[in-house]
Amino acid sequence: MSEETKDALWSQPLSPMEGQTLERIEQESKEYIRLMAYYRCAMMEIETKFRVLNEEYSLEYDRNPISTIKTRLKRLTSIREKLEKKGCPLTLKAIEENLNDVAGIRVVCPFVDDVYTIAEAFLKQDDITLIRQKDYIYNPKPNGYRSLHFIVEVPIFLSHEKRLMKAEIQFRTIAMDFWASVEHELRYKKDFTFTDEMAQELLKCAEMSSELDARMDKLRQRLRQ
Ligand code: 0O2
Repeated sequence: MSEETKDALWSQPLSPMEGQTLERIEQESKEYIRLMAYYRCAMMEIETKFRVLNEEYSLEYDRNPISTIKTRLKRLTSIREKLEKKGCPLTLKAIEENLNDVAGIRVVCPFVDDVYTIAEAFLKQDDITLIRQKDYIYNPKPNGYRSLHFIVEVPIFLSHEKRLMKAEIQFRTIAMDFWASVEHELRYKKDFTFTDEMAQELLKCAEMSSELDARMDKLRQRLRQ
């Protein structure tokens, strides 16, 4: 496909035509399906890198610094919502240029130390480019949310080209993941808004989970002595 044809296709609005739903686009638009396949490849590349690191640590230190790795591809409805919020059109070009989290990888570790060890080892790899970092562990969000976020660019190698794809990686401990998953579940209940008292209660739970991480770290240090 020539660059001009590709550019024209990539800039075409993905808005549903008459009688066509977003689900139809998701299932039938060839170029959209192709772009999503590229994002899936990026997730596979990144997931493999973490699996390799986990394997290596397991050989060297007889323990796994990663408990679980989850991946998710953003659905078209969420993509549309996010582009609308940013005032961008729903085109493939706008998706690639404006969204960093179409491919999402979550790495869950037992200890806070593990989060930073794994994140650092990952960034040392010479095909990974860090685009942005947000450390909500060091600086938790006002609601208590904690996690380390990276936006990275990773190459995927196709038969005739190399493409750089963006992905969002969230690193958390098991305790942080528990809090974030439950908070997310509550927040996304339909027709539901937190009262101040509930938000305060959630913040207290986040502080408890932080305390739990700190106590577990201390226990681990005692075991190492
Ligand atoms: P989903 O469905 O989880 O993907 P940006 O992508 O930079 O434009 P933002 O909001 O500045 O958007 O990014 P940020 O703060 O790094 O947060 C991105 C993701 O972190 C969110 O994705 C959530 O997954 C998670 N997150 C951030 N804050 C919270 C929080 O308070 N509670 C929980 N449970 N998760 C949080 P999305 O797009 O919101 O949703």
